[in-house]
Amino acid sequence: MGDEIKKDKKDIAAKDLTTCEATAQMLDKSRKDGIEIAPYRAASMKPCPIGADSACCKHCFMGPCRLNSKDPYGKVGVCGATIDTIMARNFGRMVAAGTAAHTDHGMGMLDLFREVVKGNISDYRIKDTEKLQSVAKSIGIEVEGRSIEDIAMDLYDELERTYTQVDGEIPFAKRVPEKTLETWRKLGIVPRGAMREIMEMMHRTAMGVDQHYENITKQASRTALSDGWGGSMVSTEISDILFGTPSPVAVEVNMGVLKENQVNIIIHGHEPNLFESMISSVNEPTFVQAAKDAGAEGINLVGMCCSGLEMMSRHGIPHAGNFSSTEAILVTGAVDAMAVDIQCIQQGLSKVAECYDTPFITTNPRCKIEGALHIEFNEHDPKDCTDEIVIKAISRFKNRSTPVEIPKIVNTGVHGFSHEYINYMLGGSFRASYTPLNDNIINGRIRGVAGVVGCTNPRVKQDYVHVELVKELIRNDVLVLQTGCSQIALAKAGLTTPEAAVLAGPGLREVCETVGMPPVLGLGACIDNSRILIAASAMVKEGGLGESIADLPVAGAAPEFMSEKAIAIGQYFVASGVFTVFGVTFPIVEDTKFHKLLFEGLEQQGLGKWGFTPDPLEMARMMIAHIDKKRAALGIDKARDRSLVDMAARRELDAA
Ligand code: NFS
Ligand code: SF4
Repeated sequence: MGDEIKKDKKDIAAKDLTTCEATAQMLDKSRKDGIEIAPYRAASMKPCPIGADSACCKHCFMGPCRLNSKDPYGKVGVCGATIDTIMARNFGRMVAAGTAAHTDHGMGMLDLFREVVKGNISDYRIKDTEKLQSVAKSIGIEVEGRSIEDIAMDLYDELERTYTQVDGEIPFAKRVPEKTLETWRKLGIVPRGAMREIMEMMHRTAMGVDQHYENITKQASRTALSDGWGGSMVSTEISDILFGTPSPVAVEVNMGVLKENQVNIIIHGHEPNLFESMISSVNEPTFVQAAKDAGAEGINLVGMCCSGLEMMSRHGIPHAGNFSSTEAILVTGAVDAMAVDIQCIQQGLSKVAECYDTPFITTNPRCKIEGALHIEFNEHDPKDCTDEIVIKAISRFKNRSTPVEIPKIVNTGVHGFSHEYINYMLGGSFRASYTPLNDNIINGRIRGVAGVVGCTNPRVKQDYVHVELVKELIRNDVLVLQTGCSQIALAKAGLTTPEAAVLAGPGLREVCETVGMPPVLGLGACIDNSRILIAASAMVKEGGLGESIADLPVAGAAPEFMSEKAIAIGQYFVASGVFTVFGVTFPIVEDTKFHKLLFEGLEQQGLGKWGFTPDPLEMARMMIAHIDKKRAALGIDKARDRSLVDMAARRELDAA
């Protein structure tokens, strides 16, 4: 355990709350300024122990019912619901909520795409026609000799089914490795449309419906898969088509990307369209001039959280920090406007912004916050909103009344490794393929691949678990793929540079140095976890590493998760065949049937399984043990022993 934050809030030093120095500096300042932000609120809010174990139910008003997690089978709810039913229902609803978030976001991107294709929106256009064609082809749409518009309209019609289809399989089921799909079909968990799955999940978890934890878990898998291979994947693919597929770019990360003498605007949220229009607004010559007239050297646009990750990957826009730094950054006094759209926007931001006189602007009809200024973003006229944000920011700069203190820390790293680029990077433009990756796994230079993703959570020391876990993984020759707030944690720790290869084990280091890549590859926002699924499918299709995703020497982790979205992602990785370990806490009572199902039973059904530990080194050990187990099953464990001996022998030779 060790790093769980339990002390009384008065004794807590900022460096015990975060390993991010810039955030620590702002935590200290916030106390001097008398402002309370999330890590301190966390210290004074003891989590409810029954809720933390998911041992309570409020699905009807014969309750709410609380069971005893120390004696889970000692009691049932008023309706007779057992601990397993209650936990499985709660879990299913978390999956439904997370899936709803990703799929609503994805459907928004698809709405935008349709309007662009129909010519009803002119501020955006199809930027990546190559990607449009390859996505269309991947689901069986004819592309030869057809116009971009025709292909795009067919693609829209097809992908709409991801959300609305009442029966049949979602379009991207076609991308799932055959053996994995076969397992899903056998279990009856191939998703229809996300709306249907979410609806059924909510229905089945209502009072008096599905009261068998195994059956509830099946629907949880089906719902989660409608996110990973559905809503999220559509969102990534459509965003790439509209705004460009990322390729590696050097980007600055950390609070030092704020500029004292510039108008600083932060966009924090999840949908790329608001941010894309912001880029165009801040570059308007009239605004640049207005900023200069106000005494600024220019306008500085930076991102936070997930849309920030998309923008850094696609355009090299600087990124100011992850989830646990969003309130802290306002304490700099240097933020002239913070505009948000949806998801992971803490309500506390509104009050902190008010204290520092920063305009805090909501833009999406789905997300209004008391005390925030709402300027609605409309895709048909996007610049109405984004221009207004710039005007507000310039005016705040001109009248800056609070002293400015910006932590002088900037970390430069390389980000933007899409599946397409990994393919190209490894194989070259003429023979783009995953062959070199698979070969290096088979010959043992790379032991396996880990996806390390997800949030930061003020219940644990910010970034600490992410960074220690990833260091341990790469030291053991595990190549790490990253998304979300985790990617920013590692960027701040300097691990997203090719030079970080020196921290890797000899095999991984050799591969990284040959290709010139970092040992930690940033793939983008949480929605882009779909890129990891596509990479995993490509590894299976390439051959030599088994027939299903469950055969691959891979593992996943969300070491500091906090969001229901993370639970949905965890469940779609598990259902896709991946061993997935969560940190912080796990909302379930141990030694129960439902626990056994998630942590063992699903693997026996041919899927992946869950794991849990708050300790980063133990987490690494669990993931590596799983990777080694898969290597042994594939019969490639011997190769690795040889290759490591080779490396050691070679070093001795070099030294001699
Ligand atoms: Ni992901 Fe993005 Fe961060 Fe967690 Fe929130 S920003 S979608 S949920 S906190 S990684
Ligand atoms: Fe209690 Fe059952 Fe109602 Fe849940 S559904 S609150 S367990 S009576």
